[in-house]
Amino acid sequence: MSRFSGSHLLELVYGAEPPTSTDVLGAVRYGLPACTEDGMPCAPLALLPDGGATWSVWHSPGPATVGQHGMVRYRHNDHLLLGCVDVAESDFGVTQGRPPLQDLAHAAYRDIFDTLAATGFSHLVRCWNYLPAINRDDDGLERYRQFNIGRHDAFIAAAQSWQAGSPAASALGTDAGQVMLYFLASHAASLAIENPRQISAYDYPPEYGPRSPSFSRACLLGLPGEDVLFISGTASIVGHATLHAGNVAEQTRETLRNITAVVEQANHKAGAVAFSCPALTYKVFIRYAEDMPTVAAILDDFTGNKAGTLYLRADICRADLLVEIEAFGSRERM
Ligand code: 3EB
Repeated sequence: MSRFSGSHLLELVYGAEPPTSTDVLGAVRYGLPACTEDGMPCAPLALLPDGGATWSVWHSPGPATVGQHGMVRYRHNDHLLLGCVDVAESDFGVTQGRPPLQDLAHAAYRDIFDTLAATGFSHLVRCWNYLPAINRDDDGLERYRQFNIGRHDAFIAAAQSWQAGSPAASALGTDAGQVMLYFLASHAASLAIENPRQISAYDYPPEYGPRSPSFSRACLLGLPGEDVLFISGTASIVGHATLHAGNVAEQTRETLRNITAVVEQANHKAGAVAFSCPALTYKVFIRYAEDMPTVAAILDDFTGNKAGTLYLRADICRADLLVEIEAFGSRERM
């Protein structure tokens, strides 16, 4: 497990215990059953291979200020704001034929953008989106696609770019519970990174839904003295097509080629900064729990058996995707 060194403005540590240190911007609990006893946001996904819970802890020098704006609960220090939204779909009815999840996504992102305006952390850098039954067709449209419509509309309503400059993101399906989103925002704009092997998600053709997803392949954020890199949920997609349907090993290898290409692109854009794949912290989402050993063996090879990777059972936002991998890294600026 990686440890907080205390020498960075932002570090990600996965820990078995809820954080107690004061140098914590905030933490998110990953595990089942969903538990909000400690007041921390909870991502209701099963940990692989054995269940339990892990805290995804964002270390950053404090003190943190706590607040709420609409549906958004947040904590911020001088540099970053970590916010979360936890909302039941039953709070939204069908309005003028729009499914509840579409309105929920719109309202959640409206509150997120309002929070950014109210706090001065005006740049959305990284979003995590967890939705129950993401691949289910409701009212003739897959729920992930319903979510994309509401999110996309909220970006436009708030005059935020849903194309170049949109945040890094991931979107995963849970088995139960509420919709849970969380995000990081900053004062300064980050640099959006795309993957030359992939069509930008915001340019996906309409066969993937009436509104394209609103995210960048990665965001590179400059903080005083260091750069941090958020790599979006990445899957076995080349161009806009899913490759290796039904083959989890090949999907994992293709995903890692995509991550390598994104890291190369980030290094190219950032000039002196050098991120390397083995040095990143990974979170891995696997559709079928029994595929975990196959995925882990390939990832271990890729990172040099790095400890501290988090594996979770989740639905991926295309029915033919079996695995999705995201990453985070920080580097001192030379
Ligand atoms: C993809 O590349 C896979 O809708 O926020 C990855 C990361 C994916 C983020 C999102 C979706 C999202 O299209 C799916």
